[in-house]
Amino acid sequence: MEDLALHMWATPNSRRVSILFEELGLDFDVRPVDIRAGQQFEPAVLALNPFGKVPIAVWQDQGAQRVLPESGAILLHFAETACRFLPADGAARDETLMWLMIVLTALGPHSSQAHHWSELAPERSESALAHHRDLVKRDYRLLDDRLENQPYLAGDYSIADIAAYPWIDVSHWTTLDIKDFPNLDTWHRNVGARPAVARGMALPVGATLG
Ligand SMILES: N[C@@H](CCC(=O)N[C@@H](CS)C(=O)NCC(=O)O)C(=O)O
Repeated sequence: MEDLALHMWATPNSRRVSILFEELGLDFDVRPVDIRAGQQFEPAVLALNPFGKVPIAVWQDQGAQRVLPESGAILLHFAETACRFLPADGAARDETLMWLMIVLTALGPHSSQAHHWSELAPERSESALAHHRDLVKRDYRLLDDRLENQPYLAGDYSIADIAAYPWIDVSHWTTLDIKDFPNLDTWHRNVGARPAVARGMALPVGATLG
């Protein structure tokens, strides 16, 4: 694998991937795509991902270009390729995939919708915000209970933790207080103390969601 590039912005879904690449010690170029400025709809980005969303990983494989959008697909590809952060087989692999799917299909989308109604929507809707905040609360409770007697979501530190971390880091977007979920709060501090996580969360350098 050569010439690895990550098209990303200062967003939780993007930072899942920059964290994994930092954890794996990969040499990669960051290609900033400012989604608040609409750069995800520029032809060069749409040519890589017709959905117009980041993250997108691009690399060379035996002379051919490989392009992979979708944070979950990218995490699975690179964890499997490196044989790290995802058990190879058995119950441990199933369990890791199960928690990864909860994070990909519930925590991320629910938090994103709560953010829409707490900060981004041009009009206020208390019922829409309450609905999405309740969905996130249920996700947080599940994770908090899970973390009561173990340090990570599925056995060892894995891509399930990596996928969850950037969304928990912006818990304030949901208007929930992370301190009300003490096990999740502890997990957040422990995962955030990993140097690779701090490096991944700082990318793209100087980018903000504005
Ligand atoms: N399921 C996708 C979601 C990606 C996604 O929603 N990315 C956001 C940033 S976090 C984006 O590109 N938004 C711009 C847009 O939708 O126009 C993934 O996990 O990669």
